[in-house]
Amino acid sequence: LKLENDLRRALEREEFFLLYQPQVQLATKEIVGMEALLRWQHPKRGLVSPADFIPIAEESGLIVPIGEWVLRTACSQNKEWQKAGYRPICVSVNLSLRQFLQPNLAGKIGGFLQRIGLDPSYVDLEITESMTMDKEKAFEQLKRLKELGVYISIDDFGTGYSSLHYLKNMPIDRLKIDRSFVAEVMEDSNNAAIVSTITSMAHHLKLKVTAEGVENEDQLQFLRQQRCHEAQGYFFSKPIRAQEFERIFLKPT
Ligand code: G
Ligand code: G
Ligand code: MN
Ligand code: NA
Repeated sequence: LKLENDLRRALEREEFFLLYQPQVQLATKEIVGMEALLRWQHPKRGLVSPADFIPIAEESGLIVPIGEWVLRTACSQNKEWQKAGYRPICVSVNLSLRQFLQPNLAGKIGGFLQRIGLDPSYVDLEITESMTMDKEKAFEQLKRLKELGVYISIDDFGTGYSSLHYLKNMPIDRLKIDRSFVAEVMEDSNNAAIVSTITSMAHHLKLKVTAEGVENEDQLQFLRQQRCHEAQGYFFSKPIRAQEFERIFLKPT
């Protein structure tokens, strides 16, 4: 309860900030995207992990204003970098269930993107499999978001509640293979089979596929062999501050 009260004031006290982690296109080795990851600098507790406060934010409803802040901040940053003349990349933002189920989500995002002048094709929304449990609602929401022109990714793919039926029918663009499969891909032949099968399935379904949690060259080699499109992980970079991301990863057009 104490943490919830602190969370309530965290926005106005400007205690949140974003880190960015690069997404690399394997065929070209180019940085084509970045995932925005939320951090909370608590005045007494120090850095609090989203794993610890997102569930509280979700339950209390605070996730809606916090999620809007994340989306606005990440998209504004992306637009600023485009204006500065860097080669455009896509920004991925994690949505929580409550945010995803908001009736006017697409309208709100569309209005905001229009105001800042960011093309929706440079925005990727990450949802998880479990958010599509209510199939009809999820389908309608995804359809509106796709009409807006943003990109939709399924995060932590393979760990949640999914069915091949929904993969066939939901308007989505990309699967992000959960890092638990990628982590042991060289040691565990079951994981190798899973990564290989998800990648192959993505190709057949004309979906893009991104591997998460890539930590070494061997994993990268394996993913290249499988023709995985993109990768993300500590091998390239941990999530870092915007200034650092700009300095290390952004290239002029
Ligand atoms: O960055 P880290 O590995 O600590 O993230 C832990 C979890 O928090 C991940 O599952 C990640 O998807 C989630 N997360 C990070 N940033 C956000 C955010 O802005 N919104 C939501 N809903 N989840 C986030
Ligand atoms: O659930 P989601 O995929 O959004 O979580 C992303 C989080 O995973 C990031 O916030 C980051 O902290 C963590 N992460 C990113 N790359 C790696 C990696 O290579 N290894 C591990 N163990 N964690 C990673
Ligand atoms: Mn994610
Ligand atoms: Na993930």
